[in-house]
Amino acid sequence: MKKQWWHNKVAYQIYPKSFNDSNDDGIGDIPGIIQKLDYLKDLGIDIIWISPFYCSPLADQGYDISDYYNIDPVFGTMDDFDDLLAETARRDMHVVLDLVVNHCSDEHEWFKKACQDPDGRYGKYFYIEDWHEGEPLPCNWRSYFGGPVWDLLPGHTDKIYLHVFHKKQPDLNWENPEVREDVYKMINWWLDKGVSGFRIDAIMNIKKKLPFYNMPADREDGMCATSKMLEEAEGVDIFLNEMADRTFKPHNAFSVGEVFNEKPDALPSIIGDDGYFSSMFDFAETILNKTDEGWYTQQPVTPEQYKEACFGSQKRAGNIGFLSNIIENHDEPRGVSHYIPEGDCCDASKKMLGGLNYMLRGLPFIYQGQELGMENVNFQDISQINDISTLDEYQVALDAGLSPEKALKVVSHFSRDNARTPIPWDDSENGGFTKGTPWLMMNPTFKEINAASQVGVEGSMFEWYKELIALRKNPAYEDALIYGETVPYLPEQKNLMAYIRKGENQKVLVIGNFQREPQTMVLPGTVKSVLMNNLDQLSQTGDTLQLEGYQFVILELN
Ligand code: TEU
Ligand code: CA
Repeated sequence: MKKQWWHNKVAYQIYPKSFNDSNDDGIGDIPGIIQKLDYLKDLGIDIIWISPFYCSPLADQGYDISDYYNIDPVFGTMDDFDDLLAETARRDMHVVLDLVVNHCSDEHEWFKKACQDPDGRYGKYFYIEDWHEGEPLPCNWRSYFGGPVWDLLPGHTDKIYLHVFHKKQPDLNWENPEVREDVYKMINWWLDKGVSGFRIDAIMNIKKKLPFYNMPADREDGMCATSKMLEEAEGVDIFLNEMADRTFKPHNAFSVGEVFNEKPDALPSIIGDDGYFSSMFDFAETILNKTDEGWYTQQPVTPEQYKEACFGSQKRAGNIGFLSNIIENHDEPRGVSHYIPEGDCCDASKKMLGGLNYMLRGLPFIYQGQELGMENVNFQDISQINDISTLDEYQVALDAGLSPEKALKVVSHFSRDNARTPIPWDDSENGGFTKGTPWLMMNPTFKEINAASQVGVEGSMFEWYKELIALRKNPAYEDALIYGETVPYLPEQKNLMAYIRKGENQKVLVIGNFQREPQTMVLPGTVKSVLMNNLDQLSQTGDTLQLEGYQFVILELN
């Protein structure tokens, strides 16, 4: 594996709508991000990935872009963005943007022109088909947000267009070389401006299996998940190699793919030395226990499942390249509420989960608020939820016969809005996020869980993450913690997640007791030093450790 400039860096995801509101309209914005750069720098962050802030009707919170070359006024201006670039550069930080090119917004001028003249140039930018009332649709694929992927083309009664996400997110037709050229031009425009790279949204969806065809239904609605079709589609790598050669590679840019459903053995072509992306997210943990039926049948993740998924990914990536490791993002519930068994979420267990994830091989990402130990919201009413995907899953649960109370409980557990509530900066009104009305409710825990009560406070979650980051970035441990292999240790021992990061000249043992009960563990060798410990003490007798419930330690071995 070739060494890369970003290998020893750490990254942080900003969801701009909920990060920090500078003008009190209730919506986070770019000047608000600039105000918090020192906070991020203090934490130790090098790379910030910012979810979309381009012009957008916000049907899917900015993942529906109506102008790729401009900033939506609610988020600020291009001058604000230029300031952000200057202010990050001054602090030796990098900005990574969100690249959303599987689809655009139905309010993008390309789509408007396609509606005006479906047979013209821009009609070919989308998937538009003839269709008459009463006829079957071209295929029975279900959109990710529910319902068929087809809708009537606005202004027409005999034409339909394809959208694998929301109907306000028409899919771009990547088979058309003109679409690809326009996308590359736009990517290069931002790279030339000074951004360091991109997180690439929903990218495996750009290659459809054509011609359109029906697949076996996986629910009573007679439809089949679009993701099933992707398993059959061949050739996405041809588009993505072309994109990388024309954009990222000449700029030596960083790219991290939101890759689901990759083919087995595809990893070298994705994140290998000549891969089309620098890195891709490891979603093995986030997809645990997901079902075809929907959230209402999804079971909680056990510590054993979590461990197996992490170790599986570490093994798959091996020496091929770096995965990007997360416990949550803006599409997931809060990691501490999702992976820690119900009732056990506390400072020790949160620190353990963060530590176990952070010391894995790969590029660690923190999602905003994770460093404060933010938890799920526990929504009390469906009206508190804004997210389209959650509202769809709520309906799916009701249709399956669940009572409204049960359905709410289910979606409350998995809702994307859990991670999208505004960041509490202090314990004042609205957590100091805004003096206006926040666009989404604050997490009711904000009086206790907020930045002001943690920054500089010994033992806080923030200081814990700061310490994890400092350790990972300490050049003295680069051999083990950046480039060392991940060797699972005692993987059969139940609810113990331990692994050795094995460098050429250095061995670091990471241990988490993933349960409320204490347990003992035999050491593989002698301990040189205790690098981190989430509790005050560590008790050892001979070669055996007596770990407290949710104890987490990092040990340098001789
Ligand atoms: O997500 C892509 C994706 O695969 C989603 O279906 C994800 O599984 C879903 O959010 C779970 O509810 C990306 C973005 O991260 C997401 O926020 C967008 O909504 C989506 O693309 C469309 O752009
Ligand atoms: Ca604002």
